[in-house]
Amino acid sequence: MHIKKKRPWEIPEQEATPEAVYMGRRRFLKDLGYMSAAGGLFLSGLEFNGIFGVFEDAKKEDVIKVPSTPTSHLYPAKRNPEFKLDRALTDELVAGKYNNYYEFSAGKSVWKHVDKMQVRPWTIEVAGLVAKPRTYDIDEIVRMMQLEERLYRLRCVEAWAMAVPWTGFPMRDFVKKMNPLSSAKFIRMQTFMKPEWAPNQKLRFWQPWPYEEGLTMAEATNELTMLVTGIYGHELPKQHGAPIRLITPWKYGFKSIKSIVRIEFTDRQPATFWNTVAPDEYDFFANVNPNVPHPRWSQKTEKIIGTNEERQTILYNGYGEYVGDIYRKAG
Ligand SMILES: Nc1nc2c(c(=O)[nH]1)N[C@H]1C(S)=C(S)[C@@H](COP(=O)(O)O)O[C@H]1N2
Ligand SMILES: [Mo]
Repeated sequence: MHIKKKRPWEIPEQEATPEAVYMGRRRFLKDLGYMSAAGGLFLSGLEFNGIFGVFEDAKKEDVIKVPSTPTSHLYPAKRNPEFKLDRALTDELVAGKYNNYYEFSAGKSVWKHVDKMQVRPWTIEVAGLVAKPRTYDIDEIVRMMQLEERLYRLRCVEAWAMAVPWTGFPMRDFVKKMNPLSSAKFIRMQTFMKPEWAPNQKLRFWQPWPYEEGLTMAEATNELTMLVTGIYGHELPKQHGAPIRLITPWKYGFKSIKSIVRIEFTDRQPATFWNTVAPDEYDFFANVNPNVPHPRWSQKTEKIIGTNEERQTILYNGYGEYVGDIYRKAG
C-alpha cells in the first residue's frame, strides 16, 4: 500500500497520536485537560467533550457573556421576515456551549477558554483592490451599516446542525460602501493573531495561523452572506466570534470565519485555513452537499444539536433558491 507522507501541517485536526508526538507527551496530557469535576470526566482537548458538552451543567450567566460596547444599544435589531426556518431555533445555552473555535480549544467547550480575549478596542483593516484602503473601528462599521436579524440554519462539516438568530448586515452592502475596483475577484478574511489570548495559535504550531477564509465576489455579494455582530438579540459572546464574523449559511460552518481583523479585496483565490491543513477534506467552496461525502463524515444526514434528531441533509443547506445560480454559471 502506498502511504503518502504527510507534512506536519497536513495532519487532520482530530488525530490524537500525531498531536502527542508533535507537542510532547507532557504538554499533550495537559492539553487533554483531564479533570474530574462534578461527577464528570472532561477531555477538553478532544472532540469527546463535544459529545458531553451539551449535557454538561453550566449556568447561563457563566456561558453567555454579552459584551457591553459603544453600540450595545442597537440590539435587538428588527427581524427580517424573509428568512424562515423548517425547524426550531437552537436553545441559546446549547449553542453557546457547543462551538468550534480552534484558536481557543479543539473541543466544544470554547466558552471556558475565551476570558483573556478583548473585544474592544477592535479594528478591521480593509485592504487591497478598493478605492480607499483604510482601517476602521468596529463601532464605526456597526453605525455605518443597518443591523437586522435573520434566522439561518448552520451546518458544520462534522454533520451537526443548528438554527440560530444572527444579527448583522448583508456583506453586499458593506462591499458596496468599500468601492472595490473591478479587478477584485475574491475577498480574503483573517482572524486576529494573539497567542496571549488564544493559546492554540502557539501550541498547535504546525497549523497556519491566523485562520483565513475567502469567498468569490459573487458569493460575498450574495443576498444571504452576512457580516454578523450579534446572536439571540444581543452582541456576540466571544465563543461565537465576537465582535464580527462571517455567515454563509449554504456552506459548511468552517467558511464562517470568526473575529475578523482584516478584509482584503484581491484578484487571486485566497488560501484558506482548513484547505491548507487538509486539502482532500476541505475544499475552497465547501457548499453543503449530501452527495459529496467527506472522508470522515458522510454528509447524507445531519444531527440537530440539542435534540439529537437526525435529518436528511439538503443541497446548499436548503438555500438553493438564493445561491444555485452562482454555481450553475460556474458550471
Ligand atoms: N477563526 C475561526 N473561525 C471559525 C472556526 C475556528 O476554529 N476559528 N471554526 C469554524 C467552524 S468549523 C464552525 S462549525 C463555526 C462554528 O460557529 P459557532 O461556534 O458560532 O456555532 O465557526 C467557524 N469559524
Ligand atoms: Mo465546522
